[in-house]
Amino acid sequence: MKTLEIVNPPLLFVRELLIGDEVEKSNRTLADLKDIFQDKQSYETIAPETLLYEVYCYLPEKEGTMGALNFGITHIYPGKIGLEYFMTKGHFHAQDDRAEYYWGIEGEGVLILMDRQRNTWGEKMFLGSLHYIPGGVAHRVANTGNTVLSFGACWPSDAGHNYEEIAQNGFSARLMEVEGIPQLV
Ligand code: M6P
Ligand code: ZN
Repeated sequence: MKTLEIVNPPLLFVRELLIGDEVEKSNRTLADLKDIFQDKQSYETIAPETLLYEVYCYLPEKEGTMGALNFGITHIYPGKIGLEYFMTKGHFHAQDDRAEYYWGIEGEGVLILMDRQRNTWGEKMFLGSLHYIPGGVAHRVANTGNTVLSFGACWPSDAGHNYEEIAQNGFSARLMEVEGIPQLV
Protein backbone atom coordinates (compact mmCIF):
# COMPACT_ATOMS: atom_id res chain seq x y z
CA MET A 1 0.00 0.00 0.00
CA LYS A 2 1.46 3.35 -1.02
CA THR A 3 1.15 6.31 1.32
CA LEU A 4 -1.51 8.87 0.31
CA GLU A 5 -2.73 6.68 -2.54
CA ILE A 6 -6.47 6.00 -2.72
CA VAL A 7 -7.10 2.54 -4.13
CA ASN A 8 -10.05 0.30 -4.88
CA PRO A 9 -11.03 -2.10 -2.08
CA PRO A 10 -9.89 -5.72 -2.50
CA LEU A 11 -13.45 -6.97 -2.02
CA LEU A 12 -16.95 -6.21 -3.18
CA PHE A 13 -19.98 -7.43 -1.29
CA VAL A 14 -23.01 -6.76 -3.50
CA ARG A 15 -26.37 -8.20 -2.47
CA GLU A 16 -25.60 -11.94 -2.05
CA LEU A 17 -22.24 -11.88 -3.89
CA LEU A 18 -18.74 -11.70 -2.44
CA ILE A 19 -16.29 -10.76 -5.19
CA GLY A 20 -12.51 -10.45 -5.09
CA ASP A 21 -9.31 -12.09 -6.34
CA GLU A 22 -8.64 -13.60 -2.93
CA VAL A 23 -12.10 -15.01 -2.35
CA GLU A 24 -11.99 -18.80 -1.93
CA LYS A 25 -14.92 -20.99 -2.88
CA SER A 26 -15.84 -24.38 -1.48
CA ASN A 27 -18.74 -26.71 -2.26
CA ARG A 28 -20.54 -29.17 0.01
CA THR A 29 -22.34 -32.07 -1.60
CA LEU A 30 -24.73 -34.58 -0.12
CA ALA A 31 -21.80 -37.03 0.16
CA ASP A 32 -19.98 -34.52 2.40
CA LEU A 33 -22.96 -34.61 4.77
CA LYS A 34 -23.33 -38.38 4.86
CA ASP A 35 -24.59 -39.56 8.28
CA ILE A 36 -25.89 -36.06 9.13
CA PHE A 37 -29.45 -36.58 7.89
CA GLN A 38 -31.81 -38.89 9.74
CA ASP A 39 -33.66 -40.52 6.84
CA LYS A 40 -31.13 -42.99 5.38
CA GLN A 41 -33.64 -44.36 2.84
CA SER A 42 -34.28 -40.91 1.32
CA TYR A 43 -30.55 -40.22 1.43
CA GLU A 44 -29.98 -43.24 -0.85
CA THR A 45 -32.48 -41.96 -3.44
CA ILE A 46 -30.61 -38.68 -4.03
CA ALA A 47 -27.34 -38.46 -6.01
CA PRO A 48 -24.33 -38.11 -3.68
CA GLU A 49 -22.88 -35.32 -5.88
CA THR A 50 -26.00 -33.14 -5.33
CA LEU A 51 -24.80 -29.68 -4.32
CA LEU A 52 -26.22 -28.65 -0.94
CA TYR A 53 -24.34 -25.42 -0.33
CA GLU A 54 -21.46 -23.23 -1.44
CA VAL A 55 -19.27 -21.05 0.75
CA TYR A 56 -17.36 -17.98 -0.50
CA CYS A 57 -14.72 -16.94 2.04
CA TYR A 58 -12.25 -14.15 2.53
CA LEU A 59 -9.54 -15.23 4.97
CA PRO A 60 -7.23 -12.20 5.15
CA GLU A 61 -4.71 -13.73 7.58
CA LYS A 62 -3.35 -17.21 8.13
CA GLU A 63 -6.00 -19.43 9.80
CA GLY A 64 -5.35 -19.21 13.52
CA THR A 65 -4.16 -15.59 13.62
CA MET A 66 -5.37 -14.05 16.86
CA GLY A 67 -7.20 -10.74 16.39
CA ALA A 68 -7.94 -11.25 12.68
CA LEU A 69 -11.45 -11.70 11.25
CA ASN A 70 -12.76 -13.96 8.51
CA PHE A 71 -15.74 -13.16 6.30
CA GLY A 72 -17.95 -15.57 4.39
CA ILE A 73 -21.14 -15.85 2.39
CA THR A 74 -22.97 -19.19 2.23
CA HIS A 75 -25.65 -20.16 -0.30
CA ILE A 76 -27.80 -23.14 0.68
CA TYR A 77 -29.97 -24.68 -2.05
CA PRO A 78 -33.59 -25.56 -1.30
CA GLY A 79 -34.43 -29.20 -0.73
CA LYS A 80 -35.02 -31.92 1.83
CA ILE A 81 -33.81 -35.39 2.71
CA GLY A 82 -37.04 -36.98 3.84
CA LEU A 83 -38.59 -34.30 6.08
CA GLU A 84 -35.27 -32.68 7.00
CA TYR A 85 -34.19 -29.50 5.21
CA PHE A 86 -30.88 -29.05 3.39
CA MET A 87 -28.52 -27.58 5.97
CA THR A 88 -24.88 -26.88 6.80
CA LYS A 89 -22.75 -29.42 8.65
CA GLY A 90 -22.75 -27.25 11.75
CA HIS A 91 -19.93 -26.83 14.21
CA PHE A 92 -18.64 -25.63 17.55
CA HIS A 93 -15.49 -23.55 17.34
CA ALA A 94 -12.19 -25.32 18.00
CA GLN A 95 -11.40 -22.36 20.28
CA ASP A 96 -14.67 -22.87 22.06
CA ASP A 97 -15.08 -19.35 23.47
CA ARG A 98 -14.95 -17.62 20.06
CA ALA A 99 -18.18 -15.92 18.95
CA GLU A 100 -19.54 -15.23 15.44
CA TYR A 101 -22.11 -13.08 13.62
CA TYR A 102 -24.48 -14.50 11.00
CA TRP A 103 -26.99 -12.41 9.02
CA GLY A 104 -29.69 -13.21 6.51
CA ILE A 105 -29.33 -11.90 2.94
CA GLU A 106 -32.01 -13.68 0.90
CA GLY A 107 -34.39 -16.60 1.21
CA GLU A 108 -35.79 -18.15 4.37
CA GLY A 109 -34.21 -20.38 6.92
CA VAL A 110 -33.52 -21.19 10.53
CA LEU A 111 -30.29 -20.83 12.46
CA ILE A 112 -30.12 -23.83 14.78
CA LEU A 113 -28.15 -23.24 17.97
CA MET A 114 -27.08 -25.65 20.70
CA ASP A 115 -25.26 -24.81 23.92
CA ARG A 116 -22.86 -26.98 25.93
CA GLN A 117 -25.77 -28.39 28.00
CA ARG A 118 -27.23 -29.59 24.64
CA ASN A 119 -30.18 -27.17 24.78
CA THR A 120 -31.18 -26.54 21.16
CA TRP A 121 -33.19 -23.60 19.84
CA GLY A 122 -33.65 -21.70 16.57
CA GLU A 123 -33.71 -18.19 15.16
CA LYS A 124 -35.53 -17.37 11.92
CA MET A 125 -33.32 -16.10 9.09
CA PHE A 126 -34.47 -13.71 6.35
CA LEU A 127 -33.22 -10.56 4.65
CA GLY A 128 -32.06 -8.30 7.47
CA SER A 129 -32.00 -10.85 10.30
CA LEU A 130 -28.87 -10.51 12.45
CA HIS A 131 -27.65 -13.27 14.75
CA TYR A 132 -25.02 -13.16 17.47
CA ILE A 133 -23.63 -16.61 18.20
CA PRO A 134 -21.83 -16.62 21.57
CA GLY A 135 -18.81 -18.81 22.26
CA GLY A 136 -19.64 -22.37 23.28
CA VAL A 137 -22.74 -22.50 21.06
CA ALA A 138 -22.84 -24.86 18.06
CA HIS A 139 -24.43 -23.40 14.92
CA ARG A 140 -26.01 -24.82 11.79
CA VAL A 141 -28.31 -23.24 9.17
CA ALA A 142 -31.22 -24.94 7.37
CA ASN A 143 -32.95 -23.63 4.26
CA THR A 144 -36.70 -23.87 4.93
CA GLY A 145 -37.82 -22.05 1.76
CA ASN A 146 -38.22 -22.87 -1.92
CA THR A 147 -35.40 -20.56 -3.05
CA VAL A 148 -31.69 -20.23 -2.27
CA LEU A 149 -30.93 -19.08 1.27
CA SER A 150 -27.90 -16.79 1.45
CA PHE A 151 -26.37 -15.65 4.69
CA GLY A 152 -23.25 -13.80 5.76
CA ALA A 153 -20.81 -14.69 8.53
CA CYS A 154 -17.96 -12.96 10.32
CA TRP A 155 -15.80 -14.89 12.79
CA PRO A 156 -12.38 -14.69 14.43
CA SER A 157 -9.57 -16.21 12.36
CA ASP A 158 -8.43 -18.23 15.37
CA ALA A 159 -11.88 -19.77 16.02
CA GLY A 160 -11.40 -22.88 13.88
CA HIS A 161 -14.07 -25.52 13.26
CA ASN A 162 -14.84 -28.43 15.55
CA TYR A 163 -16.96 -30.74 13.38
CA GLU A 164 -16.18 -33.93 15.30
CA GLU A 165 -18.58 -33.33 18.18
CA ILE A 166 -21.47 -32.72 15.81
CA ALA A 167 -20.48 -35.68 13.65
CA GLN A 168 -20.50 -37.91 16.74
CA ASN A 169 -23.43 -36.61 18.78
CA GLY A 170 -25.39 -34.38 16.40
CA PHE A 171 -27.60 -31.60 17.71
CA SER A 172 -30.18 -32.59 20.35
CA ALA A 173 -33.00 -31.67 17.92
CA ARG A 174 -33.57 -31.78 14.16
CA LEU A 175 -35.35 -29.18 12.05
CA MET A 176 -38.07 -31.12 10.23
CA GLU A 177 -41.12 -30.23 8.20
CA VAL A 178 -44.05 -31.19 10.43
CA GLU A 179 -47.56 -30.55 9.12
CA GLY A 180 -46.08 -28.24 6.51
CA ILE A 181 -44.05 -26.05 8.85
CA PRO A 182 -40.46 -26.17 10.15
CA GLN A 183 -40.23 -27.45 13.70
CA LEU A 184 -37.43 -28.57 16.01
CA VAL A 185 -38.11 -32.14 17.06
C1 M6P B 1 -20.35 -19.74 7.60
C2 M6P B 1 -19.18 -19.73 8.55
C3 M6P B 1 -18.09 -20.67 8.04
C4 M6P B 1 -18.67 -22.05 7.76
C5 M6P B 1 -19.85 -21.95 6.79
C6 M6P B 1 -20.54 -23.29 6.52
O1 M6P B 1 -19.97 -19.12 6.40
O2 M6P B 1 -19.60 -20.15 9.82
O3 M6P B 1 -17.07 -20.76 9.02
O4 M6P B 1 -17.67 -22.91 7.28
O5 M6P B 1 -20.82 -21.07 7.35
O6 M6P B 1 -20.91 -23.94 7.72
P1 M6P B 1 -20.26 -25.36 8.14
O7 M6P B 1 -18.76 -25.16 8.19
O8 M6P B 1 -20.87 -25.68 9.46
O9 M6P B 1 -20.61 -26.32 7.07
ZN1 ZN C 1 -18.69 -20.80 13.28
